[in-house]
Formats: sequence, C-alpha cells, structure tokens
Amino acid sequence: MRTQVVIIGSGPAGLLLGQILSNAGIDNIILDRVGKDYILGRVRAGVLEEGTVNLLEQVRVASRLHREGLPHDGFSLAFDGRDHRVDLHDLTGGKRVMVYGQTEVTHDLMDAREKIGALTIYDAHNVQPHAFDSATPYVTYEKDDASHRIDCDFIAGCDGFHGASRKAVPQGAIKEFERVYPFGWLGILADVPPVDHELIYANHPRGFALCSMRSATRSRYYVQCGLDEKVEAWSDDRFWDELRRRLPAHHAEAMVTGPSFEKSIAPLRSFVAEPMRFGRLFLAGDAAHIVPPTGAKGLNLAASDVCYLSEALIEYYNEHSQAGLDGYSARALARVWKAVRFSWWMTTMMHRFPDTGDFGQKIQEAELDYLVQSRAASTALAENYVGLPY
Ligand code: RFL
Ligand code: PHB
Repeated sequence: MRTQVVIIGSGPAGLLLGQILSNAGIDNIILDRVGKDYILGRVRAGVLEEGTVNLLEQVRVASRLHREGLPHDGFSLAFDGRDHRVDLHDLTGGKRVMVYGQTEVTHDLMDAREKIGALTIYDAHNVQPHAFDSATPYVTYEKDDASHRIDCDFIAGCDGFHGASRKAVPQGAIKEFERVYPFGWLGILADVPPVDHELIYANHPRGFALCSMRSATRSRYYVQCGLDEKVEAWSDDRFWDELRRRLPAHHAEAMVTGPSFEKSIAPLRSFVAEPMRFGRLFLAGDAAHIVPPTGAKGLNLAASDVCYLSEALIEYYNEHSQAGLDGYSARALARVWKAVRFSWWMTTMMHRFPDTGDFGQKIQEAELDYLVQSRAASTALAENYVGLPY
C-alpha cells in the first residue's frame, strides 16, 4: 500500500491533520492501535480556544459545535472563601472560549472522515515508523494476524504521550524536558446541572478543585488528589463532600449532586520533546508535549501544531518548497513553550504542594489577590487562557 502521509494516531491531532490534508487533496491514512469506541469512551478536554474553533470551521466540522457548544466569556477564581470573575471577553478585546467536549470534537472529525471516504485503520498493532531519515519512509503494523506495510512521503506521529513515534527516534537525537507534579486530578462526570454557568477554578488549603461542564445538564468536576489514591476509595458521597469543602459557601450550598457515571484519576505532568521533526517524521500534539490540564491547553496545542504542520505539508506539495517543513519544529515549539509556562504557572498557583505548607498557601492567596486586583495581571492571565495567536 502507498499514500502520501501516514498519520499514526486517531486522536484529535491525527484526525484534524487528516481532515485538513484530505481537503487539500493530499492522500493520507490514519492508523490507531485501538478501536473507534475505545477512543470515543475517553473523557478528556473541555475548553476550546478560538483558534481551535476556527480550524474546525475551516474543515467544515463545526456545525454541531456551534449548535451544542457553550461559549464562555469568563471564569471564576475562588480562594480565601470568595470568588472573582475573570472577564475574558473584556480583558482580551472580545475573545472567548468554547466549552465542548474533546469526545464530541473527535466524534465530529471521525464522522467527517467517514463521509469523505478517507481510510482509518483501527486496531492496528505494533505500528512502527521506519526509514524516516531517508526519502522513502514507511510504516509497518499488524492486523488480523497479518503484517502490513505502507510506503509514504511523510509520517505524522500523532500518537499521544505513550505512542510509538517518539520512541522510534534514536535517543541522541531528542532532548526531553519534564516536570512531574506530586498530585493528580480525580474527575467525575454526572448528569446534574453545573453549579455555575461559568467554570470555577478553586484554590483551597485542602487542595485545588475545578467545576466545569459539558452541557446545561451535565457537569464535569475535579478535585486534586494524591498520586497513591485509588478511584475505588472515592464513593460519590465522598467526592461531593470534598468538592463542597473546597468551594466558597454560596457555591457549596448551590451544588446539585447525583450519581456519577465516570470517575478517573489523571496524574499531572509537564513534558516537551525537542525537536519535533526527525527527517520525514513529524511529531504533533501529546506525542511531543504534555501540559497539566489546569490551563486547558493540551488539545489546543495539538490543534496549533496541526495547523503549522498542515501548512508546511501543503506548501511542500503545492509549491515544492521544504521551507515550511524545515521551520515546523521551531515554529511549533515557540508556541508550545509559552503554553507549557502558562500551564505550569496556573498549576503552581492553584494547587496545594506537599512541601510548601501554610507559607505556600499564603503566597498563593497573595498572588491570586494581586491577580484579581490588577488589570495588567488579569489581562496576562486572560490572553493566555483564550490562547496566544498563531
Ligand atoms: P491523544 O488524544 O492521546 O491521541 C493519540 C492517539 O494515538 C493512539 N496511539 C497509537 N496508535 C498507534 N500506535 C501506537 N503505538 C499508539 N499509541 C497511541 C491512541 O490510541 C490515540 O487514539 O493525543 P492528541 O491527538 O495529541 O490529543 C491531545 C489531547 O488528547 C490532550 O492534550 C488533551 O486531552 C489534554 N487535556 C485538555 N486539553 C485542553 O486543551 N483543554 C482541556 O480542558 C483539557 N482537559 C486534558 C484535560 C487531559 C486530561 N487527561 C485525562 C490527561 C483534562 C484531563 C483530565
Ligand atoms: C474540563 O471540562 O474537562 C476541563 C476544563 C478546564 C480545564 C481542564 C479540564 O482547565
């Protein structure tokens, strides 16, 4: 089999890249090691920057997003028993974010891909990129007890943090930067109305909490937890009690509780691999970098990488120019590092760290107080939250 671009990974990065390339007339095949239902069962991101929404509009995959997504003009920072609204719209000169689940984005992109008849091979095992330091790269995989090979011009590694693409790069060619945080997020989904119509990020001596949503009737809530915690030890009642304790009284009293239908723990990590290009292999999304979810940047960074990579590939095929491909890694990393910094800063300001004690708590509260009193500081937060331009 032969195609122009093999895309490894059918998450948002791979699917969006596939859609942009197909629309530009560039042949591509997506390979994923798991099946469609498994991918759609993963509950993840919820906040889309305008740049991400624009890209989905460009590939004509935004009609349901505009029907069902919730535009948000602000969010709250809660600390020291009170809360303060960050008016994103006012502070950024009219920008906002869209609350629309990653699962829905993935669903819409899969439907669009099916409609144009582009090929995705699910349940492809042992996917391996080969010869990407030559002009004739190829990818091998196993399916239904047979080995397969796809020859191509380029390989896009969109296979997430644990994928095969980054691992295929010789060790000396890659530099990795990492910070692992000493806590995780315990998240639930429940069919109860959100406690507020906007998101609430709460700093509390007992730990961080986040009130988010998927719709007017479905809430997504998180509490900071220890890395050794087990989901089974968290009954719904324990979760609701803990969440309420971390919120200002008026929110705690207004909270509607009910049975959760999803509950999981995610560790928090910052990670960047440099460069993002190795000959004819290009990394995009979580395959190249991870941010803690506090700044809501992971999915949005996957989208900006894909924007740069698709522009470079289209330039290569239309104008026979390598310039975009040569510049891809530096261009993407410049934006990635700013989002890594923002996510690290939000995480540091909002979470209880085991080694900083009450002093750390007071410093965080002073920083939050400064942030909400100073328009300059609020503006810096807002412009990063809505997404830096690309
Ligand atoms: P994905 O989504 O991990 O998709 C990778 C795909 O590659 C497949 N794969 C392989 N295929 C073939 N061979 C292999 N060896 C393979 N290994 C893996 C996988 O099956 C999968 O289908 O990466 P992608 O596309 O780069 O997308 C990145 C986003 O998923 C991620 O950054 C976000 O979910 C992060 N994130 C958030 N991002 C936001 O922008 N806003 C948010 O509000 C937000 N909240 C979150 C989050 C992530 C969270 N968790 C669970 C880590 C909240 C949470 C709790
Ligand atoms: C979510 O709704 O899942 C969500 C929202 C904001 C974040 C992280 C996750 O910062």
